[in-house]
Amino acid sequence: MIIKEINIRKMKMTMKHPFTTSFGTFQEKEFLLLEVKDELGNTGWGESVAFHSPWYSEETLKTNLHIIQDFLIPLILGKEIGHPDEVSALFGSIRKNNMAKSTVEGAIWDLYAKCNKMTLAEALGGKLDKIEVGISIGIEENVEDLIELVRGFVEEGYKRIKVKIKPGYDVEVLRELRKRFPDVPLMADANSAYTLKDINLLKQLDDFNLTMIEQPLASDDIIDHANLQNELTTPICLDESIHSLEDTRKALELGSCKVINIKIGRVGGLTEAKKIHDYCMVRNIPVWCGGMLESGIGRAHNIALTTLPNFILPGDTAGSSRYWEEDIVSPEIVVEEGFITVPLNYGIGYEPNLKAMDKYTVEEINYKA
Ligand code: OSB
Ligand code: MG
Repeated sequence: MIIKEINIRKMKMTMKHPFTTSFGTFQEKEFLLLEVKDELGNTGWGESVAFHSPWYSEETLKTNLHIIQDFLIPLILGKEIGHPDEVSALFGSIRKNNMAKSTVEGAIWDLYAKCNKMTLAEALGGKLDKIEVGISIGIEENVEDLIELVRGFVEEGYKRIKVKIKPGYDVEVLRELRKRFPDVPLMADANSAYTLKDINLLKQLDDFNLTMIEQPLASDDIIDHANLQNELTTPICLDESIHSLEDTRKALELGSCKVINIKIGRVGGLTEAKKIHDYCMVRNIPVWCGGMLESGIGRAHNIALTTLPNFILPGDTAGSSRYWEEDIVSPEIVVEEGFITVPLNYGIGYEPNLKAMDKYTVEEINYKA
């Protein structure tokens, strides 16, 4: 494949419901899409999962645009690429900026799968024809509202419920949820809202039979998490702390967690995500696919990744209608009885819905070799 053309779209979509975490509330979702074209006119799509503000990580929409335009595009435009695994080597001279790299690499994976008449899942080595889906629910001011939300999603068939917690919105909320839903697979995500000083409070979470607690401590920590894991029976899952296979190795060697949340953007792309998956699989460490409130393009990449065999736990890969009045892919992504059927069309398997996409496009930038 010779990369002949690259098209970037700055997007702005409004989420159906505001989504609140311990670090802030989202409703307007601004993000980037990137399309690559080869010499035969085949195309591939990628999505940047960086948010408008550096809350979740240091990357933002604007830093992604800067890194993609000024550094990554010059490294691939006009170049011949045999396999997407080569892209990480091409980007080797650029430190970090994983979400920016992943945007471009994801588009090249989609292109590669299409050129080779495979689904992206097949290109990655995934075997599942349907995947189990969980849902992540933001912080609600009123606990009764949260309970009604959970009830609705349980009835829809979601395979596990994740709720966000923060200091002052934790033990009592989880106690109420457990009382109402004694058997539902339930987990909590703190997005780094606690420190080891909260250890006595965090130990109380062991009473609720949670599948796991996600990223309780600092976003750059693995040492304190290891100390905490020693004191908890609930498995810790790391999200923010994991940016690479190396981070994974160190966290597992230290005993900082028992589960890994893999987000393609956070680890710099599908190639690294697959390496983390493989490393965890041989060590009996289950992984699952996290979400970043993506549009259908990013979500399609997540679905393909989740077909790998060690994605044992349901991911945050809810359907399009969870987030959007109208998604930008066709067909939209649907969850039926807690499963998404993996699409059989080549590449990411969902077509960009250009009519919808154009509606939410703020600006387009085109590069030709
Ligand atoms: O920590 O997993 C997270 C959303 C935004 C930023 C971080 C996170 C989340 C979610 C929602 O939990 C995932 C999704 O539904 O896409
Ligand atoms: Mg998380």
